[in-house]
Amino acid sequence: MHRTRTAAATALVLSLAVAPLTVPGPAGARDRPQAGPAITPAPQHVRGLGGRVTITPTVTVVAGPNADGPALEVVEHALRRAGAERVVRDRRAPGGPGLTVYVDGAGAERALSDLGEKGSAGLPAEGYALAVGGGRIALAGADATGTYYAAQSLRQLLPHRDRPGAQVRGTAVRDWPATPLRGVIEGFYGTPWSHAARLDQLDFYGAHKMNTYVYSPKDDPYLREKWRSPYPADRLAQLKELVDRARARHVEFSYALSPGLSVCYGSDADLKALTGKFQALWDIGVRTFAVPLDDISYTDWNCAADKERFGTGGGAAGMAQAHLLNRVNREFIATHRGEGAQRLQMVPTEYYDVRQTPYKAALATRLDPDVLVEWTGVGVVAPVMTAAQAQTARRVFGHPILTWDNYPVNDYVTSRLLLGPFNGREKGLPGGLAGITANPMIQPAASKIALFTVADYAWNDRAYDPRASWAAALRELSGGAPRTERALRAFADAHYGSALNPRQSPELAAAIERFRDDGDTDRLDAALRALAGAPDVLRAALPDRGFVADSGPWLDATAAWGRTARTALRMVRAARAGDEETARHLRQQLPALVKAATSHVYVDMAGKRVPVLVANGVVDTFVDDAIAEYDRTAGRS
Ligand code: LTM
Repeated sequence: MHRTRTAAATALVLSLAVAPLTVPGPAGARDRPQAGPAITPAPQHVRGLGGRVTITPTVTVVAGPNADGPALEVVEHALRRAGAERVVRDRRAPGGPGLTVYVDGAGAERALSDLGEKGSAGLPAEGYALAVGGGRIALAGADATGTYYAAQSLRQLLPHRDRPGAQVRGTAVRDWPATPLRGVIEGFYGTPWSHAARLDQLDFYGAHKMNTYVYSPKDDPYLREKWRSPYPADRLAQLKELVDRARARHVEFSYALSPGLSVCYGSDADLKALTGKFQALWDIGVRTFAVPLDDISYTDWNCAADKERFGTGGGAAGMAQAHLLNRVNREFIATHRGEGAQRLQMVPTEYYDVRQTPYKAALATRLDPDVLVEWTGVGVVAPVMTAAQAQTARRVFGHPILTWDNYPVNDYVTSRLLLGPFNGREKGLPGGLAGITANPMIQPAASKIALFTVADYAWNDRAYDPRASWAAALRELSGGAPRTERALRAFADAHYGSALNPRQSPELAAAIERFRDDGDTDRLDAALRALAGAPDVLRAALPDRGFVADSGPWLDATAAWGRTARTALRMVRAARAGDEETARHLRQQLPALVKAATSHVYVDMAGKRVPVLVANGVVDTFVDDAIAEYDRTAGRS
């Protein structure tokens, strides 16, 4: 872990010198709220059909014989929220003036065709067609997940109203994902997410067309130190609840067991322990399994028998790991294939580069070809990721690549929240991958800003714009209230910087820069007031209460830094205006204010108190500079 944290920290520092592929632009036209409803992730094709469809008091849902149950629930719930008083299911359209919604089956295909739209034929997996027009709505998926995603898009097109009569603009969508697997790997060090937070996350993934959740918290002892031990009944029951929720949201729950701290790769008993634990998870419904072998030593064996059998060095480690994984693949995954087992996933010990090494060569040649290899990019926290790098990884590892993208994970900088968008990932990358999984922050709800943007990129990288996606995430999380949205934006801007977003607090930094140029204190004060006031607004009004709970110390620190910076600004203004007494008075307040602003701590799972950072390098520098200016002009330095 120490080695990892050091590597990640080094990557972060290095990244500050590397220009990202997509540089965040200044707040601009693309950041402005869009008129009308927007579908996120951005669809591949969407066009207006002209005309409008009315939400009538009674809406009939005509479902195909195999229409997806969760999709129907989403559709019916969305219709009620749009003002329908009665939503009834029927086998065919009743005729008459009421709105009919077709979900899959011949009815949906016919309705699409009547509207001049193509049906589900020819769509890639998880794709869908959706049309609103001609007095009806039709949804057709390439498969059940596609239909569920059509329902999610419809949910976003429909308004929220408490009575019938809403008009919905005629729209046609034809959509599919850019890469097969899209989601989140709970793979960080530190306090694992709570059960309630995981359930909430699964809802969020389904709503954002993410289909993968990898359960791999580093500090769940049953996954690493005690990997051989069976789960107590209550833990297993919770896992089952997660698996069931995931299924209901079309999210594949992947169970990742990390035996590398103590496993003997050649041992029959350890193979049995591993597959026995997988079987217990299989029995509660898990169908995807992973064996992460990151952050372990491969120069030290855990048993003498491995040394004797495989030898020493990276090549021997690759051989030993391939031996164990192939046995898991052949003796567990293959034997469960007929009942739905998915491809085995693994994390190699060398997961952070594309250098040709004996270890990677051994994996490439010996590991069963259908095993997915996870890779973090070039660097543990890769500032940029390109299609060419992924192609090289595919060749060097000799296996399909699933990215383990270490963003927005903050276990190596627990003083920070990372609230900027997914950035520096090249367009065209997802198409060459088996998928994209993002490692989130220790704070689950606060991770949603970044995860929203990950979902957006992974679904449609060609249309992806980090700043626009970030703005859309803030809009959604604010629940549509402009004041809350402005507060969330000020807060997220103060926690924006990372290896992927090298410019910290771009909006606040731009406001300070402008003040340096034009000396307009009123305008900068407005920005600082927004910063100082954001925490109170968020505490009062942010719909996601988990976000508020996650961000507690950072909210306190943000308010305190906002107050401190405003005091510093008032001091500068007074000094520049020759009001020495006021300036001196404010100068005297600043040390205590800075002390208070730096006093807020995050307490980690070991009880360590970590002072939290806010707009670091921006707001603190502004205060320092203001003090320096005052002290210099007052002849004190
Ligand atoms: O990235 C991988 C494969 N492993 C670990 C993660 O568990 C950890 O969260 C990140 C960030 O610190 N770094 C790692 O090396």
